[in-house]
Amino acid sequence: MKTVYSPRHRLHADNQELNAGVITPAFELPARVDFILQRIAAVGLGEVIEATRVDAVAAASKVHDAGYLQFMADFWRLWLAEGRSGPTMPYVWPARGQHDIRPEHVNGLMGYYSFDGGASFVEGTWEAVQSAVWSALGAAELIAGSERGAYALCRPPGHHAGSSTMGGYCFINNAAVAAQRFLDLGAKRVTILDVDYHHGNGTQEIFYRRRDVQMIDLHADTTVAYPFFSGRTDETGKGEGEGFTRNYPLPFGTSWETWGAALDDACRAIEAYGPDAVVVSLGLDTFEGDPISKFKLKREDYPKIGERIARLGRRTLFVQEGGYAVADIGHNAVGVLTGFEGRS
Ligand code: Q9C
Ligand code: ZN
Repeated sequence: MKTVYSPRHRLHADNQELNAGVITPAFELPARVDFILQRIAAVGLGEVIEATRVDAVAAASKVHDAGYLQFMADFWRLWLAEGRSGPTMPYVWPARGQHDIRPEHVNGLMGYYSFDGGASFVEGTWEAVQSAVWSALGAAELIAGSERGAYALCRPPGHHAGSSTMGGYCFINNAAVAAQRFLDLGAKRVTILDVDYHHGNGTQEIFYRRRDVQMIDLHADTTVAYPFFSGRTDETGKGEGEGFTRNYPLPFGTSWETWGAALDDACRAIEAYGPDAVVVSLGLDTFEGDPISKFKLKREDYPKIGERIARLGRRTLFVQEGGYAVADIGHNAVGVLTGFEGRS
């Protein structure tokens, strides 16, 4: 399987996140990509192609709000104009009882366009964010050609990014952009299968009222886990999209027995839908060693994920999302991909 990635992901580094009363260095690190690339080389997964620079904003504007994209493009200039240059963090959000009005000041804009303090900027963030879109589109193009599977090694990740909100390390929803690209290239139906530990709230929101994209998500039960405000089983889509969203909230401590059964059920729903392409939001934070998560998948479980997905018999684009056990992420990510190829 071919991998598409951009070394420009590195421009997004040394940023911070807000968690339960403390601001810490972000868990989402450039080294994640290094470990994955190392493992790709070690197992000879296939060619690694550097993503071509394309118009990321044009592609992203099909699934994101124009004002939101403009805010991210302008952000660093606005921040510098405020006399700031160090790390960024929103601190006020429009919650219930307030109004959906777009402020003018950068501090208000940050809150307006985010849902948490988990997507902070450094100078190179916007360039890195765009480069992740280049990777997603480049890998989608391989699938639209003759490849059965391809891997977009995107960083930063995307599945928490909604139509006009960043958060959870995510800015542009790479998987959503890729799914939309498949539709624009002639696919009638696309499934996004999100196997990241966290609910893909952004992806769900983007496609909630649509039937041309089926969104299926296995994740930690959001009654007790981040991102808390979506991911329940009664969220099934709205209007024309009713029935095309499906959530599998799973308890802390979930291991392969339960997780694999949920995946199997999810795959049956995909078979019933009959998509022309599947986009897998590939998070590896279900791993037992993950520092921020509470599932118990083991290294030997990851190839089984790939094998089950391969049995769908659909063109499949894997898009990198979370996974923070940095030294293990290579084995786990590439384990899924070699499992898909039937060679592990
Ligand atoms: N104590 C992705 O995996 N912090 N984002 C959670 C845990 C945010 C994860 C707090 C986690 C965001 C792409
Ligand atoms: Zn995650």
